[in-house]
Amino acid sequence: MAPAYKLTYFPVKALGEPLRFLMSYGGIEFEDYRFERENWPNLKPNMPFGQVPVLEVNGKLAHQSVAMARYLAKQVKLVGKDDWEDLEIDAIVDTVNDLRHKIALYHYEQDAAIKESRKEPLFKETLPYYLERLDTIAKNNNGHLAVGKLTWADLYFVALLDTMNCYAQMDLTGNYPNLQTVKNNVLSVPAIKAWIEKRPDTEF
Ligand code: GSH
Repeated sequence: MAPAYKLTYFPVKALGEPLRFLMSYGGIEFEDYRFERENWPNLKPNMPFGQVPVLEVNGKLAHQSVAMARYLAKQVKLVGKDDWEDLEIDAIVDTVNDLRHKIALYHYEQDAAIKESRKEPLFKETLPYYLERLDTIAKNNNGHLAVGKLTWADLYFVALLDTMNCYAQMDLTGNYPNLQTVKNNVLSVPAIKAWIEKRPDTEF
């Protein structure tokens, strides 16, 4: 029987990977449908808002990667113990996403002059600003990004790291020991380890 969960996404990690991490963590069997880029124009009209990732759960379509990640986090019990803890977790996830956006803005810029002008502010100001703060949070939370224990905020950050590193062409956690601890904590979860061993090898 086909699994009840099907993830449709480009053949990359990016916004699909936090969802794959969460399902793997919780032992949720899923079809990891990675379509070829040339098929996207055919698929796009069938997606709720013309974008992916899209998660099909028992025949129902869900969209918006953070909303889907939050849903899965509830399913696999990686949420907070009350609304305040959930707020703390959500704020980290949104912050990681803000960081991803800022790096992507640089990475995807086609105009070489504009890209060059974005380089110094990104690498000298934005990245240290975000990473120092996240590192301090990780230090104060025992190697986690929120509420002092493993939550979907940790999985979200680590799942997006490869993509952010690839966009920035550097190891974002390189100078940040507490963020490295967050990474190690997530990557040492047996189910995540098993997922990483079996997932397709992609650049980002
Ligand atoms: N806010 C959406 C989410 O988080 O799911 C953004 C989704 C998004 O930007 N998807 C991109 C996409 O579908 C791929 S990462 N691009 C193709 C298109 O827009 O035609």
